[in-house]
Amino acid sequence: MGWRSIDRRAPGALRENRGHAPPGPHPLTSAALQPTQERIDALNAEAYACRHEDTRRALALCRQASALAQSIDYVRGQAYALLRTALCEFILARDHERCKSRVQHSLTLLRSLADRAGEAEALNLLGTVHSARAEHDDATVAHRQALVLRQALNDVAGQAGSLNNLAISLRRLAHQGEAVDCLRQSLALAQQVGDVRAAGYARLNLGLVFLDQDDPEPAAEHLGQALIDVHSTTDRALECSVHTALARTRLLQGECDAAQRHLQQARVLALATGDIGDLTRVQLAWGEVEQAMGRLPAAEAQLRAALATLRRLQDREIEADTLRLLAHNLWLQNQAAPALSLLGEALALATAQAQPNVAAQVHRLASDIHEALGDPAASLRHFRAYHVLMQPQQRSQRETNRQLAAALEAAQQAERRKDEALVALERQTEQLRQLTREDGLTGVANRRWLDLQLPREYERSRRFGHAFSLAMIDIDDFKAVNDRLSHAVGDSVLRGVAQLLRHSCRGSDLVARYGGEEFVVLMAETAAADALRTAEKLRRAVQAHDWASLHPGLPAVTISIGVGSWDPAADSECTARDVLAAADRQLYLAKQGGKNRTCG
Ligand code: GH3
Ligand code: MG
Ligand code: MG
Repeated sequence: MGWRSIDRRAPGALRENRGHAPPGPHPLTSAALQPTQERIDALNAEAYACRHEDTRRALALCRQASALAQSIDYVRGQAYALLRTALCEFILARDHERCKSRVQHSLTLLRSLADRAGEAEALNLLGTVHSARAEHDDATVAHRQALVLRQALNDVAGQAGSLNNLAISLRRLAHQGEAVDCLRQSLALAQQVGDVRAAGYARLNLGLVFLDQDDPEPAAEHLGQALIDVHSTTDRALECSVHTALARTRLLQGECDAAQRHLQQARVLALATGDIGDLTRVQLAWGEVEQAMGRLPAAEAQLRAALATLRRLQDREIEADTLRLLAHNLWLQNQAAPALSLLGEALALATAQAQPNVAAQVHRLASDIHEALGDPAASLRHFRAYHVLMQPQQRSQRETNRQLAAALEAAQQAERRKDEALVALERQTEQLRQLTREDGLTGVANRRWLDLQLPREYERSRRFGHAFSLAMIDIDDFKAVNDRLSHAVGDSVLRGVAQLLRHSCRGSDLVARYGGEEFVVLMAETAAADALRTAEKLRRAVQAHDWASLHPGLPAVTISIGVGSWDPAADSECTARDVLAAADRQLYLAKQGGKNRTCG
């Protein structure tokens, strides 16, 4: 394969173009035994051509080329032999330090010869080696220099490769916005020269950067297209990565079945290519799916097995993120102490590997756990660290995140103003916390918070043998409000319904906006009959509200509700998602039955 994943956040991966440059200046022309320049060039070209299929043979060819070049003082031949040796050593994952010094030596020689194509190839490899050593600043410098050279040489395919690799380093430096820009340009150039495979990689990496930002819609769009692209190539490793990334996308969208189908395909492909690293990433994603479906012990088994393989392979790229997932899983099982100890390990690794985005997620989880343990000081410390690390990413995110960044900046200014600073900062931080948990429009919990709380609350109820219920609520004929009045009135109705829901149920219930005009109310320790009574209370409160006072001509707003419950005496296999699906089915029945009613 011409590309290698060097930066893989669990379980997907940005894949890097390791060596794009054309295979040296000359084709294999003769079998002459004389150490002519042509023969040396031919050996170097052949080494490049077979670098992936038979890397050891390629290394032997380089050694031969190098010896011959030295014997006739052929500097250019010497430079390419060095460069290709370094490339082969990198593919074989040998000593990166020695590899780097070889590339630097060849770079000096190629510059002295003013061989700009060679210089670009050397810079590309240098950037990739820096990336592998977690030297991301140096990597971006090298990739940018290669890009400039390839622009001057009008090497469009090369530019696409450099932009892809640059994006990988930018992402590692938590500059997601710039990474997206580079990948978009890479994609456009790949399309311009009709390089479907390069387009596929750009799309895969675009999808992964959007996944970093928990933004599944654009991720799904790019990955879906990548899957189409990849089918016209023979690159099964790429296809495997696309399926794994699609699985994570579907997971974010709450579609566990679709996620599993993608993982099944990814698994078959990883077995076919025999790439243990890819297989491990599939296993990790399986763990995430099991976790999302509430099968926590099964998730733990998958995650621990993946961790063991990563350690055996000494694959540090996603080890920290795996530890974080495992810690999350333990926390969902209310094992706070081991979870925190794993997070400590994850943080040390993420720091050593220069992975600010992973470190940020670790801090976020640690903050949640400390809060639940009643240690607000530790929680606040982790929460601040999270926001400081996330700062560069937030510039590229959507509106709510822009608000967050602005609030954070205000909080940082406050810190500088000594005396009142601490109080102000804590208030601001609390606001930030609210923003990350709250839906910006309605002020109730957002989907992210619901997704975090649902399995936790459910597991807690199960552990103590308490019943658990939830209501799924959908506003009736809401589209007509938008269409007949305006979107602004529609938004006011959403806020109004959210307020009514919040005030009509218990303080211990969690009201969340599920999406669009749908809400979910979590009712821990509540059996089906009580949940149905509460749901009816909610429905009547909305119906009885004086909606015309919100906007003249606004007809009475009504809601339909489906209730799902888990009874401790019943099915032990039932997961939180099953309860949600049951509520959704009941909601459908309520709509079918004529709306403005509760079913359960
Ligand atoms: P039903 O009774 O079957 O639920 O019909 P409906 O019109 O409520 O459902 P439908 O799913 O057809 O329409 C939902 C509408 O909600 C469409 C979408 O434009 C609107 N919507 C989703 N999010 C928002 C939002 O944030 N603000 C506003 N104003 N409208 C939104
Ligand atoms: Mg709806
Ligand atoms: Mg509706």
